[in-house]
Amino acid sequence: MSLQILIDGRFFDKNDAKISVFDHGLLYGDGVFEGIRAYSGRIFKLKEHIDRLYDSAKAIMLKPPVAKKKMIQDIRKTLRKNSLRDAYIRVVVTRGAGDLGLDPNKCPSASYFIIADKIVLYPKELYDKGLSIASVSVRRNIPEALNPRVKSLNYLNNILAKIEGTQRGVPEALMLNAQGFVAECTGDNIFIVKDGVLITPPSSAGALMGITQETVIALAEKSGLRVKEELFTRYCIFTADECFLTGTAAEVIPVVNVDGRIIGDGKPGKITCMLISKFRRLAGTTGVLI
Ligand code: PXG
Repeated sequence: MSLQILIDGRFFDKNDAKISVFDHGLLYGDGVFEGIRAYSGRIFKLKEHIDRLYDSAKAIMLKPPVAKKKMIQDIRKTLRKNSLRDAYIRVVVTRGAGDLGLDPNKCPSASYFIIADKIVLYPKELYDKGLSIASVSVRRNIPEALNPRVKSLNYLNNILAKIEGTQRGVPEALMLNAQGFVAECTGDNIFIVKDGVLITPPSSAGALMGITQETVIALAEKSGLRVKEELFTRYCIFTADECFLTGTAAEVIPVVNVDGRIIGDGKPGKITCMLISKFRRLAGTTGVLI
């Protein structure tokens, strides 16, 4: 059986899973989404992802066609249908089909779909040796335009940064905000460690409030570490003892080189490695049963 995709409550074979060319999610990026992971038969931080999805939708005045409870049931159903225990889950809510104008009021019904597939893991080498990243010229959207807290289907801002990073030969690009403060990477949040204190940009810097970021803050505080959410510049990264990124796909991943500057001693830091192992233990043992 080919992969089964759930669209508006019904399953379709992967090749037949289609949405209208008139869907405003496609025509205008008018919609919201989430990327969620399942580990060993449990869906990690499901409530947090669903809450963020519905908050993103509310912010753009999009009413998801189903309530949170039904969305959760449908996510679990999609995993069971595909016999997946370890998976990447993409949940998308679009404005639905309308006419060839911007007006969302011309889209009578929003649509949703759920894709659950095997997770493609980052190479183990990146976790052992650490990543090199580079800051790019594309700035993160200002919160007064499309607020980066909205996880919308319009990712062009980050895609442009990603393209620039790829051209520079790095797997992830660092994005600054309009004022030149560090915001986040294209699909990950960033942390630095200085003198034993963790520092990560506040969401007001112009970043998505990462669920992995929040999880790591809680794990660090539980281990007795101090965590500060404050603005910082590239200089603070260059002179930090450690640096790492967090995201649903990457989990916690060390960074050892930023814009050609070696971070710390050029190897994944002690606190980073401790948080990686704590995160893996938590992700492997908690979450909503499929
Ligand atoms: N910032 C941005 C801009 C993101 O898109 C994160 C931070 C991390 O957030 P979470 O809640 O996942 O800890 C994201 C993550 C992917 C992928 O396949 C990931 C994201 C979006 C699109 C693709 O790696 N979001």
